[in-house]
Order: sequence, then C-alpha cells, then structure tokens
Amino acid sequence: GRLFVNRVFHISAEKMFDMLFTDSNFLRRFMHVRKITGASSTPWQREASGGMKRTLNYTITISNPLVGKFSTATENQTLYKESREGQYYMIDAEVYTHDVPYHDYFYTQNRYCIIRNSKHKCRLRIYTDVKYKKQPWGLVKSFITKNSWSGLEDYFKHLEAELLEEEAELTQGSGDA
Ligand code: YK8
Repeated sequence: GRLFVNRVFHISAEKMFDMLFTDSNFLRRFMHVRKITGASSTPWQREASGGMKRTLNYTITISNPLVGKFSTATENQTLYKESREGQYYMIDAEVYTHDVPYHDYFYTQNRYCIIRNSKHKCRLRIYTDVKYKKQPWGLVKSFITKNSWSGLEDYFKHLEAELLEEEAELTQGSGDA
C-alpha cells in the first residue's frame, strides 16, 4: 500500500472526523469540485463487534482517458471500536467502482487515522491499498494497479490541499495559529 497523506493540521481531531465522515459543508464542497454526484449515505450504525458501519453510494467523474467518464461507486466505511471520541479515530473504507473495466477484479481500501495531537491539532494519515478479489493475468494486474495509483494520488493530493485551505480559514484571526 501507500501513505498518501501524513500531516499535522491545526484542526481538532473531532472537527476533522466531522469534516470527513459526516454530511459536512467541507465534504459537500469537495465532492462538488471533484464532480462526485448523487451521494447518499446510511447513518452510522453500531455493529455487534462494537465498531460502527455505514455505506455510501455516489457517482464519480473520471478523468482517465482509458475509462468511461462516470462510474457508480459504493463505499463501506467501518469506524473501529478502538476509536475514542476526540482522541483517536480509525476508519477503513472499501471502495468498489462498479462501472470501470475489470471492476469485478479489484477494490480499493483506504485507511484513515485521525490522532489528537493537542486541543486544536490532529495528525491525519491516509493509507491506501488496491485489493484483488480474484487474480487477474499479470499484465492486467499491473495495468489496474498503475491506473488506480495515479487516480488515488490525484484525489488525495487534492483532498490534502483543500484541508490546508480549510485550516487556513479556520485559524485566520484566531490568534493561536
Ligand atoms: C473515494 C480506484 C480506481 C479508480 C480508477 C479506475 C481505473 C480502472 C483501471 C482500468 C478511475 C472517492 C479510482 C481512482 C476512481 C476514484 C476512486 C476514489 C478516489 C483502466 C484497468 C473515489 C476514494 C476513492 C477510492 C478509489 C478510487 C478509484 O472517497 O482509477
């Protein structure tokens, strides 16, 4: 896998969780600029294991010329029971893109860790892996992996940049930046 984001933000852990994992203005705006449309989500629901789960459905717009312009996607998010409100959050997100070539072979697993650093700061880590449901022919596999990494890198670099902008807006004039 790859670590795409690993940085301390001047944003509390709780606020970061709300921004990324609830129906926040930040996420709505980010989806709008990424042309992610038709997003719907189940509420977070407690599992027997003690963790929480929810499922998102949306349509993504793709810029890769090898792929159709749109794909529907399903994202299953798990908030691990080891998470502690305001302190530490670990979320795994499995993303299935239903309408891309070879979609029945692979999915993407994104792991988000939000760790409290101080009252107003947190570290965000986003770790990504391309997972295979069945083994494709070697050349196909490297084709999928290569195209997935470039799309994921673009997405997470953009997310990081938007988070930095939000941080600048939030800390502006607060006097403790
Ligand atoms: C989520 C992983 C692969 C996919 C794409 C598929 C190439 C197909 C390979 C062929 C287009 C928002 C990606 C990047 C689309 C976007 C997905 C996003 C960024 C040519 C063999 C959507 C996180 C996420 C997870 C997986 C990403 C797809 O929040 O390359």
